[in-house]
Amino acid sequence: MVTKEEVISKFKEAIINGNEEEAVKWAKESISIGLDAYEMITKYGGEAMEVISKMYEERKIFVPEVLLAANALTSAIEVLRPHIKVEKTKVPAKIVLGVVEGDIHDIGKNLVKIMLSSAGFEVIDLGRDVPLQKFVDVAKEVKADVIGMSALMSTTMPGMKKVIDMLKEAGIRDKVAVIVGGGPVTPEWAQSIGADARPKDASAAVGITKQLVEELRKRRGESW
Ligand code: B12
Repeated sequence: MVTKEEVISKFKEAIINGNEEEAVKWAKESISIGLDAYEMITKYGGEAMEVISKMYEERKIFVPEVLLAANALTSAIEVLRPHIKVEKTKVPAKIVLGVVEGDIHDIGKNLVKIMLSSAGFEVIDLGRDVPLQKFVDVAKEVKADVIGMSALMSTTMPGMKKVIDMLKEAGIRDKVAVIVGGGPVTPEWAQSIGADARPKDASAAVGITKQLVEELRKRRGESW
């Protein structure tokens, strides 16, 4: 009989080693012994990625190993995903979501998508390395309620500000709420670029989105 601690430790080890098969195996095991699926991804998967990040910074590993670890986590997420518990919202809303131009880190964004769509929101996923103008064009086209942008690098973060400026130029900034997230994105920075919120993680994004959409509906009526 394996303990919860052993399962968690094996799960993290599998991700760090970039062993997809083992990561999937321990993800399945975690469910069968009653561990929380969301926590497995964000807490323990996140901790494994932090170890990877440190090893990468110390030049103990290189991009191919980071990629293997990312793939192992992604496959584990697929197994854990149906077991994530999210409260369904009664607030219908459309969210345009993507990773900003120049950035291909999409695990966090995919997690945000899982949480928002599981909560019942309609998510239009633009993918990663998304040209900035596309956020604005698609938001207009689908009459989005919220734009969600992800950036994992300090070099790609400024793209978020550009999108907000483009929304202003297009005269639609007040029609859509903007949430931002990703490793280097702090609440202070989010505020400084004029975003509406920086939920700390994918789970927090659900409640904040609901709140922003309710405020938005009151403010704009149904004038999209
Ligand atoms: C995995 C990884 C990769 C993988 C990505 C695979 C993939 N499909 O995503 C690969 C190997 C491709 C990669 C490539 C590179 N990477 Co990389 N990578 C990472 C690593 C180790 C983990 C990221 C991750 O997936 N974390 C797990 C997820 C779950 O966490 P998360 O994304 O932060 O998401 C959470 C929150 O932030 C939030 N969130 C995220 N997005 C959003 C959006 C919204 C709207 C909301 C509300 C919330 C939210 O919710 C999530 C949790 O619930 C990070 C290290 C780190 N500490 O982040 C480096 C890191 C981001 N990479 C880095 C670098 C330098 C690179 C490369 C330039 C390396 C190179 N020389 O080629 C390239 C860049 C390629 C590019 N153009 O984007 C640096 C960036 C440094 C910087 N300047 O800021 C980091 C920090 C590593 C380091 N310590 O140096 N990388």
